[in-house]
Amino acid sequence: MTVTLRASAQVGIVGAGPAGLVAAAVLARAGVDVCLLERDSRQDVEARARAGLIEHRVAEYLQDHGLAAGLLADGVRHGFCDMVCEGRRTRIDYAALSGGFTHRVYPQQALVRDLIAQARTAGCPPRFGRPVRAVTDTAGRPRLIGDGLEVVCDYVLCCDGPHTLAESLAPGTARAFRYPYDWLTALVTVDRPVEAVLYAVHADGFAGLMPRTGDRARLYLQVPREDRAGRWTPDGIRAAFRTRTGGPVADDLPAVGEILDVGMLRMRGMVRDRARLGRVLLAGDAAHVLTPSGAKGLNLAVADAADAARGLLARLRDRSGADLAGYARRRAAEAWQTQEFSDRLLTLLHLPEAAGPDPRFLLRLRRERIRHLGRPGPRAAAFAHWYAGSGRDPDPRGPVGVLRAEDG
Ligand code: RFL
Repeated sequence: MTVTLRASAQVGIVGAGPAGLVAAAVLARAGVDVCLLERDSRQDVEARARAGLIEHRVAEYLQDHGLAAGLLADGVRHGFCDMVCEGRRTRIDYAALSGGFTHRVYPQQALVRDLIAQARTAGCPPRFGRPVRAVTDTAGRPRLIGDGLEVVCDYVLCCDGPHTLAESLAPGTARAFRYPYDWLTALVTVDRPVEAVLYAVHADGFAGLMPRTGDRARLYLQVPREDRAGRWTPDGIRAAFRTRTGGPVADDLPAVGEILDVGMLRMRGMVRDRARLGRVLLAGDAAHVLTPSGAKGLNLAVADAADAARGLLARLRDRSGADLAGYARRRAAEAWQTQEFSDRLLTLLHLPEAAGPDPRFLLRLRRERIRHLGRPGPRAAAFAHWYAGSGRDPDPRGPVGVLRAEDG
């Protein structure tokens, strides 16, 4: 391949999703020479509607780094969620249970748009339509190889999602699990804003509704593994949602109108054992994949980026390697803690495969567990802190594993 453009950078970043953009903006604002290469067009990247719940600690971090103007202006605070089981709704006031920590509801595509603008202002405009084909020389000065392009870097940050190029550098280092069901996901219109996340446990399967902005919401339905979106009609989706959320509760919810797009989420979890390979670091979905339960994927991606940026800054600016040395250990620890939280929530929200023809025992058991999450006490406090992403561990003996104050 002929190289038409040779460049060098202190930090080369692959991928302009939330992880890559946060790292790029923070590093560039601190004066680091960053080169960010993105495979897709700017238009495509800015149009990806995915996550929407921003944890407290992530909002705080973005604010501390001057990256939260849009989020603070338009992100609506949410401090409670509802869980429905056997027709009963339990309100979990996680803001009260955690001592005041809340989410901001702000669509991922809006955050990405803001971060692209911030990276450009900081002197690091992402280069769109530039797929990286390989990362080489990880032990020396790593190189990003693209079509007619070679960038020699001091460090590389792979933020290129689950099919990361880093897989070829250390194959077989991912531990993954495929859940025995999938989720249908649909962006829908609603006749009034969804005031809280709703999770419904039902013998037919889980259903969920997540607030987005204005008249939009994201609806989820548990479906058989490898189910096809084409099998579901808009009426079928609305009817299943109504049945699973239970008559009286459904009457109280915003009415689901248009079904704007339907997709299938293959429910799986994955953590790579090594988030650092020599001078190449992994962040975000490149390092771990979470199911959407608990809304942690984007938040953990930002936490990784914050950790990587702190380590790289210490290394490049202050010549201290301590933070970078602990990167892989810290990221793996937090990824597993978050997987555990997400998995625990999934177990609560889904009946096991072997539930049998009479699931009433298991449903009643879940109602009991949900009741505990809604009532003040250590279980509820722990759930509330994790769910809101407070950045503070309610159990002083527990590992904190979150963005800390010194990140600011
Ligand atoms: P991203 O966002 O996938 O960005 C990776 C970027 O890398 C680019 N890329 C390359 N660029 C150059 N060269 C290459 N060889 C490249 N290969 C890939 C891609 O084009 C892309 O732009 O990863 P990142 O930054 O790690 O961010 C992760 C989050 O996007 C993800 O965890 C969340 O969206 C997950 N997720 C949710 N997370 C939450 O915290 N809360 C939620 O409510 C939530 N809802 C969701 C979700 C994910 C969903 N889908 C579709 C997977 C809802 C959905 C439907």
